[in-house]
Amino acid sequence: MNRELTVVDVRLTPVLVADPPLLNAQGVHQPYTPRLIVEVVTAGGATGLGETYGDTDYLELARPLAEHLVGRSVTDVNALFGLGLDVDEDRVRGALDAGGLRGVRSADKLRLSVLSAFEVACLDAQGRALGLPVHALLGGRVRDSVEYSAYLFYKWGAHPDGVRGEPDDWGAALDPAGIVAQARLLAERYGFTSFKLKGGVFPPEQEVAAVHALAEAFPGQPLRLDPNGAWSVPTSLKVAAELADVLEYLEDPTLGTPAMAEVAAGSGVPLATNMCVTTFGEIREAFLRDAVQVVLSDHHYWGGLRNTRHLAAICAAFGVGVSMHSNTHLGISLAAMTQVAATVPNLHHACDSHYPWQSEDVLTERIEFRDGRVAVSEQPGLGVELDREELARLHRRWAEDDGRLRERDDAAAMRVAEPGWRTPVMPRW
Ligand code: GKR
Ligand code: MG
Repeated sequence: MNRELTVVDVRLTPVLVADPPLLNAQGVHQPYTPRLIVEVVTAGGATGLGETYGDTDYLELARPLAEHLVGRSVTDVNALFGLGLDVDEDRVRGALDAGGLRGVRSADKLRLSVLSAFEVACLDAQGRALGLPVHALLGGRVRDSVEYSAYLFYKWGAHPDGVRGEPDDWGAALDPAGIVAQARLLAERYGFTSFKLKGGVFPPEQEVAAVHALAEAFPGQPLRLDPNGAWSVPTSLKVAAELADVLEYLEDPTLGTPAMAEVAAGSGVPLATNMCVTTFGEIREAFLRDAVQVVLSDHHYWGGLRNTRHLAAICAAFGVGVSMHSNTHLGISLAAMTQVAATVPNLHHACDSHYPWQSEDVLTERIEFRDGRVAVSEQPGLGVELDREELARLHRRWAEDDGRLRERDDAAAMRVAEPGWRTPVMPRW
């Protein structure tokens, strides 16, 4: 073994990152969201970076994993996945990720979400040590930039009164005109040419009207609508019929593979998912029933960049499209998404990213979108550098929090404004 590649230290830094009041089917984003930054340091002096969810369950798994990693090589990535990581199966079984926005929660998915940050950090460290970009370690890029879509959200102009939070300059967007204005701003600032609206917030007819307004404002440009499973099969079919001419795809209109299969069979609109196919075990039924036409991969819960490529290969074999899902994330994850997306030949849809909504980052330089695309870095590793002062500042915010913001809970954040709010029973409409 090359001793230079031996891990001598692993640093875990939980942070709280400012987040605007973005609305979804569960409630609203908290003013700060937890993320975990992983640093893997080698004997040769390379430091690899990774990022994942920062809620307590993830942190608790990351700590023993960090200890296991010391003394191993950063090239020993397969063995990482074999390390015994104890998850209390009973505690996670039946629970839902982020209130259901990422499908069913399982011990395995939790493990993979943590392992992915270590895998990315190991690949980054390898790349830095060898002077190679991460995409080269994955077999090389097939494109030199990756397209992202504008991720539109219904949102309030500010977090509710009395809630500590950072101001944002996006303004409120609560109706079709507000959504079109937000889309124009995102297009102007970042050059996005395709648009996804996060739905499941208002009754479907209002969201249909917003998509029609987008179609009028951006004729011929790809549009998507994602209510996170808030609709019944009949509602999904009705919306699909009304938007058939303007949608690139409809994302998770309804919950579960059988219901998605019914909608897919009854409408001509392709269905995408980051809710009913979120693990390798869920693929078989969904693909055999033709329930989904596009899978939105996410290297965090699919278990890293190499698993993302495995998923893409399976999708290719079944003629199912691939795109990329996102949750609130920082630049380390955007760099990782871009490196792996660059290597996937069958990625033909613009990827999702929340990054434009994050005014804070732990990088010395923010990653830029030009013409809606992120250039694939040729720098060693992920090609990004940590801003230690900013990391320390965002960590202090986490350390000083009384614990309430350390778990993402969009329903709890909603209750601040609407005390009677309960997570809606799905399907809501
Ligand atoms: O950020 O509110 C949000 C989204 O709703 C997110 O949590 C979803 O998981 O973006 C995701 C999606 O596409 O379903
Ligand atoms: Mg989705």
